[in-house]
Amino acid sequence: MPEEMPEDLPEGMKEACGEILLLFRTRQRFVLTTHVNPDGDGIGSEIALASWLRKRGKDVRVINHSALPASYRFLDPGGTVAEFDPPRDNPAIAGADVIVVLDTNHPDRLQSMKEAVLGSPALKICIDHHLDPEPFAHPVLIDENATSTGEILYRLLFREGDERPTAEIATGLYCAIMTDTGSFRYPRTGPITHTIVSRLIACGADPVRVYAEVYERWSTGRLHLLGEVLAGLRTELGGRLAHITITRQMLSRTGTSEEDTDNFTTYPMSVEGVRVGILFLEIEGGVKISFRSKGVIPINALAMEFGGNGHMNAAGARIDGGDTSDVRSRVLSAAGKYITGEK
Ligand SMILES: [Mn+2]
Repeated sequence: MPEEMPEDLPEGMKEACGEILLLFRTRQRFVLTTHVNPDGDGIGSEIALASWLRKRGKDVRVINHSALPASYRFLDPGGTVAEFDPPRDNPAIAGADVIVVLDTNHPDRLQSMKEAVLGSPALKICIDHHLDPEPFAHPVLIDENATSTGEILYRLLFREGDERPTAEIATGLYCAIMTDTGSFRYPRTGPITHTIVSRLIACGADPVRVYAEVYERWSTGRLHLLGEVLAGLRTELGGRLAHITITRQMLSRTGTSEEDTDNFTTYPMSVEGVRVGILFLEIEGGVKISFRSKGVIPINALAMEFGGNGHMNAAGARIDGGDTSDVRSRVLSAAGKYITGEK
């Protein structure tokens, strides 16, 4: 008898689950992809789904705009995750039966792969947990209340309760959930998350190893970068808003790159009394902004003012052109009303 599944998906999503599982069973050639600068959720979900499909004899290609970040190489000892190479990969994308887009619902975030994916006659499936999806895929499985795409995938693939994840799948999904919950402490981390994680550990995910692989591989340059960034941390509005800025010069001085700034938003958020944390990252031709908030401050509304999107407590935006300090003043003055308006 299948055991009880408290983590079963909401009623409204069961139809999409059925459609997706049917396609997984009946189609043969799959391409999996995720967003630019993929995180542990994107990569972990790709690895888990690729492994699950291959176990069923499917042809699976995993192709991303970005190269596989060093922190997630441990998930992929077989080298299955490829960086998009148009002459090599366009035929696979055009000839796929199904393209599964994981952890984003905006084709723009596929960057260089967008055109090939949208132009392919393949069916497109989107499995994700972000708000405001663009209608480019069908069927879609989007649960914005889920902590991560990894959690949704677990609930999709193992909802029947009659199959256990392999160690490889469990490790991919564990990494996805661990990274997207900030190691099980962000909002939306609940009993269901821990139920799933408990099963993943029972099936071979190793929490000590996954944490060490993802978070304990800092270069000295990255630590020096963090030191410089933290020295520039500023607070506003009586300490309720904290922000940090990462310039191109800081990156070049410390021999680091954008990838090394992953999770730096943790630090402004750890200031006592802070309600909103903002990270400004100078990128080629613009500024990338990461927004975080606590409680019922809808920081995605602030992100949207600057063309971005996200969740209530975590959002992002990218501003093309413009001087970083101008962008920063504009964002900081717009941020005030979200904090002062808070109950
Ligand atoms: Mn995610």
